[in-house]
Formats: sequence, structure tokens, C-alpha cells
Amino acid sequence: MGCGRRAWMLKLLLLVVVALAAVEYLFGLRTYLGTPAFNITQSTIETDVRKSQPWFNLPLFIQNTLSQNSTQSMTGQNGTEYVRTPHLLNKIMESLRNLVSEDTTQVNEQSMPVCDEVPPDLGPVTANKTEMELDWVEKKYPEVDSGGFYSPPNCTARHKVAIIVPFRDRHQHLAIFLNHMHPFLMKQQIEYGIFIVEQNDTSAFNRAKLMNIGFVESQKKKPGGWQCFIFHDIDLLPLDSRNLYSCPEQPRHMSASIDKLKFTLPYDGIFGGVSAMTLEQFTKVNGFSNRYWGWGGEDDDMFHRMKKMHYHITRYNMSIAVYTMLDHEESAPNPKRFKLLLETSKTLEKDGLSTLKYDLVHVEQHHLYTHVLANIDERS
Ligand code: NGS
Repeated sequence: MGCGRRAWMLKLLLLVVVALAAVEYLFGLRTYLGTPAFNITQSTIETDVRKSQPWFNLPLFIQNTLSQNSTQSMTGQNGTEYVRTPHLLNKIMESLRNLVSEDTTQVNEQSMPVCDEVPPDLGPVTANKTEMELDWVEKKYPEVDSGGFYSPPNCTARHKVAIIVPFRDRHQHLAIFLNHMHPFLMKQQIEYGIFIVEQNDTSAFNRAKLMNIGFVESQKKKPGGWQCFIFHDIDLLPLDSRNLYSCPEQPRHMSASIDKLKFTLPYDGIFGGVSAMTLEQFTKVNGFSNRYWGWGGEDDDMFHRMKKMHYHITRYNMSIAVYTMLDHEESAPNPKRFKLLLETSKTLEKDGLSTLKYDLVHVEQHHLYTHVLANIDERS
């Protein structure tokens, strides 16, 4: 349940409870005993509640009912002690208690200190590019939750980031990628999830459409949603942990300096490889185009979209935005890419998230990643 909705329901329930309590107070207890005579003193409740309950700012009689022992003991006129549990009120309290206990988790999370803006001990890292088994990698990272989700245990992360990885036929890279990325991201003290988005059909690879799918499906997996998205080729491994996978103020091109490209930027407007955008930036440009089948151009298309919406690309220093590329065969270039690029600014609203269609085969949670499998057939 979303945070806003839960808070709204909580308020509504509280209102009902106040009304009911007033009714019970006026008609129930008074008729039954003559005078309400709760045995628990106000000061006891206040001390206990303030120490142990997160709802200490609620009215006292609600605190009392909310506390696990909501049965009220009272002394009757003849001195006998009665234990009376208001029936309807208790039923409502039960559901309210459930809601509050969900909220408690958040309160606890929020009561941790906020993680440092720049986490400690960042710097150059090495990459293990040798073939490895996924089973072996899985055993190395027990702190990662099923689905490839992680949040720092001792501080509240400043950024909630979905890592979206378009994928097909690169199983040899998957274990290497996960083995590198998990410790790299954990060190940055961000809350993250890794989504491997695989094209199931045999049409030409459509990297951009897979990233759109990853965006949509990852949001469904995160209560409250991810704040930003890092679109990440599986063959690129960052080599410096100062290259922060955080939410950028302007869209950020992360993989500026790649070993295979002799650590130089091929051209100013390049936005391929690894790039970061916030939820707002990505939705404002209507996501990626869905029309690029085969290699090349989809990242340049995104560059045009960003320009049209008055964003500009940012980058870290070339000595920090360093990546190593894993070996693989070259993919076939898309012959239509230059023609498509000429049309971008005219087609932005009609091509992207707003027109995204795909058949979802499954969304499966593996230990170190969430696997999104989809058919995106070119002819459909
Ligand atoms: C450009 C491509 C981009 C690609 C970039 C870098 O030519 O999609 O090369 O490729 N644009 C077009 O083809 C229109 S790289 O050297 O990393 O393989 O990202």
C-alpha cells in the first residue's frame, strides 16, 4: 500500500475511532457503570507509550486502545473489577494496529541517520572479468535481498535507484556484472534494485524499448517508487566508486571514459553505455523511443529529447567516470537510425512511454536481480 494512501486511511480510521470512542464513552460506559473508571492512570500510559510506541502524539485513550493490551479494566460500583473489551472499537483497533505496525517500520527506518552525501572510502576499484558461476556470486552477497534489492543497514539512503539493464544472449556477462555491481553500489550507501530486462523474441535487439519496459516494471516492484533510473549496459563495469549512482540534477552520462574507447569521449552529445535520469526527467521526455531496432542511435535520440525539454547532459570528471568494457561480438547496426534521428523532435510525444506495448512473459525475483522477460516483437 502506498505511503500517502496508508496515511490517509490512518487519518480516516482515527476519525471513526474518535467518534466511536465518544459514543461508547457517552452511552456504553456511562450506562454500564455509571461513571467511566479506567484503572490505568494517565501518567502510566504516557510514560510507557512515549518510551515504546511510535504513536505517542495521539490522544491518550487512543494510545491506550492501540497498545497491544487494549482490554480496559475498570472498577465497578461494588468494587469488583470488570474487564471489558469494547467489541466494535476493538475490531477497528485491530486494523488500525496493523496499519500502525506497518508505519512503525518506516518510523524506525526514518529514525536512522541519513547516509552521508558522499560516503566514506570511495576511490578506484578493480574488476574481476574472468568467467564465474552465478551460484558462487550469490553466496558472496547474503545481505542483498531477493530481487537484487539492497538498502544500507545503518543509515537511511538519500537515493532510491533502479538499475535497468537491457539484456539478451549475454549470460556469460551476467555473473561478472552482478559480482562487480553489488559491492560497488553497496559502498555508495544507496537504496537500489537491479533489473535485468530480457528480450524474449527473435526480432532485432531493441535496447531502448527494453529500458522503457524496465522503467515501468521496476516501478511496480517498489512501494513508493524509485526516484531515479540508471540505464546500464551489461558489458560496462565502473572502475571508480566516486562515480556516484545517485539521482542527478540534470541527466547524467556516466560512462564517459571507457578503456575500449581509449578513455576519450567519442562526441559531446553521447549518452550511451550508462546514463542516469530522475523519474521526472525520464517521464518529461516520454522515455526512450520504441522505434530503434538493432544497434545505434537510440541514445542520440534520447539526447535530442532531453534538449527539446531543455535539459542538458552532465558528467563526472573523466578520471572518475571510468569503465572497463567486457568482450563481445559487435551487433548489427540499424540502417534506419539516421532517418529516425531526423524525426525525433516531431515524434517525441507519439513515441515513447506513452505508446509502449509489450507482452510480459514474467517478472521473477532471483537472489541478485529481478528478471523481466518480455516479447516486444517488431511486427506487433
Ligand atoms: C554512435 C551511435 C550511438 C553509440 C555511439 C558510441 O555512432 O548510438 O556511436 O558507440 N549513434 C549512431 O549510430 C547514430 S560505441 O563506440 O560505444 O560503440 O552509442
